Amino acid sequence: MTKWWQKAVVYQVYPRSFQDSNGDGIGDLQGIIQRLPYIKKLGADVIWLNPIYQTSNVDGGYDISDYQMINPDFGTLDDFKELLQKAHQLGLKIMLDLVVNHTSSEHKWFIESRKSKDNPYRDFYIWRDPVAGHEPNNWGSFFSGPAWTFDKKTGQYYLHLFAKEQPDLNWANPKVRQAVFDMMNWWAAQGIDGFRMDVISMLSKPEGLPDGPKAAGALYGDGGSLVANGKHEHQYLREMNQQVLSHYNWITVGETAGVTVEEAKKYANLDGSELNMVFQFEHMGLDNNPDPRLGKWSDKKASLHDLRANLTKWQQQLAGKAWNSLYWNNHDQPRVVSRFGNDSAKYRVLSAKMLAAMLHCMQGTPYIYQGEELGMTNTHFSSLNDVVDVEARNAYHELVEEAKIISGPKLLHYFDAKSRDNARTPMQWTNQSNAGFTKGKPWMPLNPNYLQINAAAALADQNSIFYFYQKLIKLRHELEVITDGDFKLVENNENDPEVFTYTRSNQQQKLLVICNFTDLTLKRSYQIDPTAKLILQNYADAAQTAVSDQLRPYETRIYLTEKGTVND
Ligand code: TEU
Ligand code: CA
Repeated sequence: MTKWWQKAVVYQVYPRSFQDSNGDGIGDLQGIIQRLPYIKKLGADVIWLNPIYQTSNVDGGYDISDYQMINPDFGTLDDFKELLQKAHQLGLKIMLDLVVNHTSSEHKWFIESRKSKDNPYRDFYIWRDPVAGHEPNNWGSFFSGPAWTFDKKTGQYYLHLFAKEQPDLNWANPKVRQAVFDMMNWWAAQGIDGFRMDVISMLSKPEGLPDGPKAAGALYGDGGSLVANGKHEHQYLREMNQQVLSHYNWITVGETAGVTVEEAKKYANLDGSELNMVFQFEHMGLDNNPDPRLGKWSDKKASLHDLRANLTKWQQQLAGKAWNSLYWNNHDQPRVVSRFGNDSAKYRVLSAKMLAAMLHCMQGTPYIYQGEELGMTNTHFSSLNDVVDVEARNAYHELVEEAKIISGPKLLHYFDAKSRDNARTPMQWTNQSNAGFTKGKPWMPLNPNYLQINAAAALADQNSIFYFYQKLIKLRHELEVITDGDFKLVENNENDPEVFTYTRSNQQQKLLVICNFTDLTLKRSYQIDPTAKLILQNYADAAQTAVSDQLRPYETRIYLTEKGTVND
């Protein structure tokens, strides 16, 4: 039986960069309220809001100092209630971000915890004695430097997988779990419709916190690989499910860094025992640097071969067992049209549509990140001064200044390709001052291409990327096969270096999706049913029924066959 969230499309809003309503240069809840009709027009069903809570703002709100307070930059709890009510009136649901692997170091639990070894909150976090005057193990933080910070007051180190201002909660402590579940139930009482769960795969830390594997020449060991999918992980999520999730008709998605297909079958099992779906990361790692010390910092292009193999594996292996999400973009990833497409003036629109079609015809729940529907592109960093994000800034200090394994200009060039700031430039609404994002000074510089790429221009052009996404969402709502059809590559496609072609089929319908991943004109011929209808394409004059054997640069076509009208 299909669940509502299996047919839904989610639109992700990064509140700080979406719409400012009061001229302070920072996006806010009233700004989102103003833009609800825009999201409704696109056709999305759910809005996921990145963290809107009180924060020290070291990591874009992922360092929460009070889970039940709204960030005053964004508004008040009353503003949030108004947003929820107005969204619901339009038939839009609201999903919040749950960040409970860690808190801010300014959270009252941590302020208490660090006071003394016998404080009732001491065991809310993970404290260890120094070992031979050093950190308790070799783990590096995801944001550079060691994953441990020494706290003089009590002479111990605390663990933080991310920035030192983000101490990890101790999920082995039942009081921590209860406090989190109570908080979630409080938000449920406010009427929200679900949670996206930040690094939820890393709650259960390995017994004894052993050293992690260390790449040659690296400064730190990799704790992340030991922490992902830990021993008690599924027990914690099952508890959460029993105490919270099972009581509501929510949408839930786990951000499961390090998840494998086998693990995803537990997190997102269709039996509903844990979460609805996962965000898997394998396709986001295909363009990592071959040098493990540099990790994501790279300008490598993923090959179609690797991308297709990965997406196909997830399509086929979760089918009928667990549910996946579908995404190209989020607030941590560079812009997809720059990454897997072609952001030149000539091909930006064509390639953005091709990528949209490729993803949106697969099985899973699609997520659209703000501006993706406009084909917003990566930005440019000419010096470290332009770089806002903590991950990139820390990486620069560690890799360029301390370890000296890469030059500054080279790393800045990699930031152009991969920095999280690429996703966080303000939303481009118009070609007017500050792209209509703010009447004040934007908290982060706009991408100068807002003069050409903006929502007003997209809405005025029937051939825009916006309307292409709108059509894809409509197709998902109308065609059962997109939700439940079997996924198959067409014959021999697994070896095609340039074109990705797959089918989705159920008893009644069959969909054929053709995507030219290159800027070349290619020859391909496919077996097309004579009754197949071309239902979407990105060239105005694509062949109506029989497939011509020519594929133009970034051409995509979607054909639908209604079975029962033919014998097949
Ligand atoms: O990201 C978790 C995560 O796995 C990151 O390491 C992510 O891969 C990285 O940012 C990409 O470069 C989540 C949030 O989405 C991110 O914004 C937060 O900074 C992080 O958790 C800590 O809360
Ligand atoms: Ca504001």
